[in-house]
Amino acid sequence: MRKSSIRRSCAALAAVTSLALAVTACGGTTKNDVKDSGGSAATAGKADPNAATKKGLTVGFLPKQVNNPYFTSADKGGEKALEELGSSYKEVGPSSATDTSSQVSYVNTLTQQQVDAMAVSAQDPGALCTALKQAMTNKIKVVTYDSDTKTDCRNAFVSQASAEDLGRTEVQLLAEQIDYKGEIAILSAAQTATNQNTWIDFMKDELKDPKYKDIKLVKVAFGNDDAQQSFQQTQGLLQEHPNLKGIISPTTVGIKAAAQYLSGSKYKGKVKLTGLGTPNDMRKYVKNGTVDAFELWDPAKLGELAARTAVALSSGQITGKEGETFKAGDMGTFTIGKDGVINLGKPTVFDAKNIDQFGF
Ligand code: RAM
Repeated sequence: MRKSSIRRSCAALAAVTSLALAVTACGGTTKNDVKDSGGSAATAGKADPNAATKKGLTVGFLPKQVNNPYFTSADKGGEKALEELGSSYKEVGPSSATDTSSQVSYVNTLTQQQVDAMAVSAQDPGALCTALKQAMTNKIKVVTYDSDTKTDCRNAFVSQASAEDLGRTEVQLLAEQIDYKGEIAILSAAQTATNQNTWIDFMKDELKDPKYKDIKLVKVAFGNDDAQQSFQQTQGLLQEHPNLKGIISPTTVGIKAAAQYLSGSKYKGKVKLTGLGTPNDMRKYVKNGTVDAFELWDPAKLGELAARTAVALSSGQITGKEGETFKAGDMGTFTIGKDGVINLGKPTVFDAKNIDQFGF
């Protein structure tokens, strides 16, 4: 039996029997197995940029957290694009951003349902790997968006912006607001989140520049993308560090909760807050003087690009290899970069002057 027909019968087997059994029968999910199956995890197979865009595909979206408005907007962008492309959308996912075991189960469910592709925002870089590799072994294309897994556990990663730019610019924004002086803290999401941790590494690196010599990072706190926990962590930061001059919160849930806390406290306008937030969440805190400036990309565009990437992979137009290009509808042409990363573009900085121009 040729390898491709073995793969097909493995996928068929997965449909009629339990996935675990099918995978075992097909010889497991070692790195090499996945490498054989095509994609950036698997650079085998050749992309055909002129291949027709397939219709009738099913793409499953699995965000970090379903009840987070950021992911609601992102996944709606994905849904709209799939509708336009003649394919189907579905969304599954946990309601907590720290429920990694549920995310693993959702990957397995999507695999058992034999979706054509899945778009996943990973709560943890390593935890989903085995499940994602099983998906790829079963011929399912795996795109991560927003928060990546390890490079060999997916075909491509759709990144919201350059991680380096995001990390460095958040420090630059806060430094200007506190006149390059004083104690600062970071209020992050989950301790395992790939995206936040990558940005924080770049923030720390940016702070090494001598121009920040009078700024001291005193703590990185984790609010787990939970409004109440993020609010309490902000309160705790100010109790522990009464001289705090500023907070960077690289999460839409965290920055909103921190703004809510600061705006009702004596620190309003005195302790500066920046990071990543949606204009809709942050408008009132910009208008009432709690927040000067913060940044984000358009989450719906991120979801749209994830959907279009999934369809391009499923159609064979790309495999996830560096240098491949594909047309993403009205969004234009994208080129796959190093490690299978596709970059959405530059984030927007929002302040009192422009915030009313944005409706997400
Ligand atoms: C939260 C999530 C998401 C992140 C945004 C900025 O909604 O942590 O992963 O990209 O914030």
